Amino acid sequence: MTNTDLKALELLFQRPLEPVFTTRDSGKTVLELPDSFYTDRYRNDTETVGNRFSKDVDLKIPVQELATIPNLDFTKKLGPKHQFSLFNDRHREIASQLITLFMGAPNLRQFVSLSVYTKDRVNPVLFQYAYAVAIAHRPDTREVPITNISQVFPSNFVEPSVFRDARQEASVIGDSGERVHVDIPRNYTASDREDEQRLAYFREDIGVNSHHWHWHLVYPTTGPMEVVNKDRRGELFYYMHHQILARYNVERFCNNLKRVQPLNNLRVEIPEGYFPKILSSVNNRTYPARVSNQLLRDVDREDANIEISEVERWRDRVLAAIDQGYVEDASGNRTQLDDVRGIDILGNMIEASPVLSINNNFYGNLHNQGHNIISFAHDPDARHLEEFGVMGDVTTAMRDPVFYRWHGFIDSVFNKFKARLEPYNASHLNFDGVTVDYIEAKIGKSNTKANTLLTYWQKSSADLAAGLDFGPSADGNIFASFTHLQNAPFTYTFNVTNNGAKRTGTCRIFICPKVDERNQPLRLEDQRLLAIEMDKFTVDLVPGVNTIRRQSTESSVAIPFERSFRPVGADYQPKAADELARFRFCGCGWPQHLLLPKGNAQGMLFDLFVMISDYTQDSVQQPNTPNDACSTAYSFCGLKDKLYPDRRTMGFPFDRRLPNANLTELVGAFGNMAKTDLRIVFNDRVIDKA
Ligand code: CUO
Repeated sequence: MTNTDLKALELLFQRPLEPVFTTRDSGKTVLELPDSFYTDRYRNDTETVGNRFSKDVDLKIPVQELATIPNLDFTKKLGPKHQFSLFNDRHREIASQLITLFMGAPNLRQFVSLSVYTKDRVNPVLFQYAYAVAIAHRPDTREVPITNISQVFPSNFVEPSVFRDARQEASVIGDSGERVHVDIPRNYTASDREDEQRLAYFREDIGVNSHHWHWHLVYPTTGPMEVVNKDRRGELFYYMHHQILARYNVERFCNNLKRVQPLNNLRVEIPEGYFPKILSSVNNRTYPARVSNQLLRDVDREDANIEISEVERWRDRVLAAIDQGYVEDASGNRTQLDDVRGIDILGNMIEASPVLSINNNFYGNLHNQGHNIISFAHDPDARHLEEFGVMGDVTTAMRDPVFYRWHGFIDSVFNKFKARLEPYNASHLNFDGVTVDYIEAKIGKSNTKANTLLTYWQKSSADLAAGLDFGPSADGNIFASFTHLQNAPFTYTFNVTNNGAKRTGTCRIFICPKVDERNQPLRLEDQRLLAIEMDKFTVDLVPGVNTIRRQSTESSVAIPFERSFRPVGADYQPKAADELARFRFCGCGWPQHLLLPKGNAQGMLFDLFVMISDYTQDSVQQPNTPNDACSTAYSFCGLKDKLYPDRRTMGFPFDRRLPNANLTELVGAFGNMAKTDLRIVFNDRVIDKA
């Protein structure tokens, strides 16, 4: 790939609403279009607009003619100013066709041309989604970094008054080095009269929402089979969302709130209202709100028809399948829901992926249609011409308290299945001759107390320039500051004795809350459902005593802040190929700044749990594909073009019931496990990022 191709592809992530021939990259670069590429609006003015934007640029990138002009009629059902939803069947079908078209471009140059040609002819959010999926999956675009969605469509992520300030700053102060950082306010969606507002820092976090978008980008439900049919994707749908729920529930305890109540009844009012206040880029309207105590109703709109009774029927069929222990395909063939594959089958069937579900007609589209019904609650028959609320969009759904209630219900269905499996026994849990003698987690090098960890607020900034359409052309970077939870980095130290020959183990680290919001002790069954995966890695054990050290920043679930919000543009372009690849796939991963729950001022008590499992039962024979440079967040996101790198079911050993009465007995029974009390202390101060 030449630098010019790379540049052209990167430019298409910038200024998503502007015509493709305007300048990008801080006014330095322009794409030179063949005349036939101009849309009807500009067809008679090609010379004028072409000249206007190519006047003072450093680089003009000529775009090749297309060998065949694609027929884009299938995209027309979604107008340019309509919201695009991955949960909507019809939108997904359009996206699937567009992804197929992009994947089919015969070579890189033609892919560039096709993308440039398509960009101004389809809905801009649809374009950005299908384009990013293609970049993530085409073998010839491995090195192209995917711009973080919060930078492409910043209005989906931050309070809208920020844009006025940002545009003003960019227009008035020409040199981007001189511009002040624009402040994104905190706590702007509700007052403290609303208890749920205590969790706003989690729900409205930019990193949380961009992770969620990126996960669904890497794991689409429709499209070509090579894009959709990934190893254990159904199981990962369950597990990634299960971990979000565990984290959210624990975060609620930290804020004196009880666990979310799963939304298992669609016919009672939803007490939690939500007024998102953010703008949709495509139509400049705010996302609709949901008032408190809203009742859900059947959806009957031009692009969505959903009956609550239909969703209930699917729910009952799924639950019946779990109770019976098998699923049936369209011809009546039965597949057992066993302890290895069962969860994966259920994940694809419940989400649902129409192409991977074992029987889409019968088990339906439970999870997606739940999102849709909730997202249209304010205007189910479109009489007010309102679009869907935040629950209808993967970039925004996690902002809404009801997201956790709906996913709490979906999670409870998966948990019902897991609860039907036999509890783990010694043959699964034991690692003979390996004992974990000592564990600790400790901040930094100084003489801090072991097993007391610290959280606080931090002020950081992200560059919004890529997504600011129709701003000043020679714009440079426009930074916005926002305040988010942060944790002081820490180190785990474990002493492990190996009473055998040299061997390998997998180190699995979790934290489990010890008490609920009322300070009542939690049972093992609750602790296991609320267990937060912190890290997982392979360790080589020599005979005798081994000391294992691991930094919190190396976690297999999280990605560092810098990767979530890297500045955009030529000056910030990583140079080496592996560095580029890292930026691209590292977009998927839990934000490092939320690796630890907030804790509380007195210090909230957790069990830090460590297990070394037998690698011979964990290892996976990988296909011979090159290593992706970014493998850090594999627990939630898998590895590109590879099998999920842990043969155990996800969440092991807490995904199934355990054979002991409590955690103390469990670690007492198995020498390869250990636990210690851990305290997370929250310091209510805002610290500027150095
Ligand atoms: Cu990620 Cu419901 O699957 O939002």
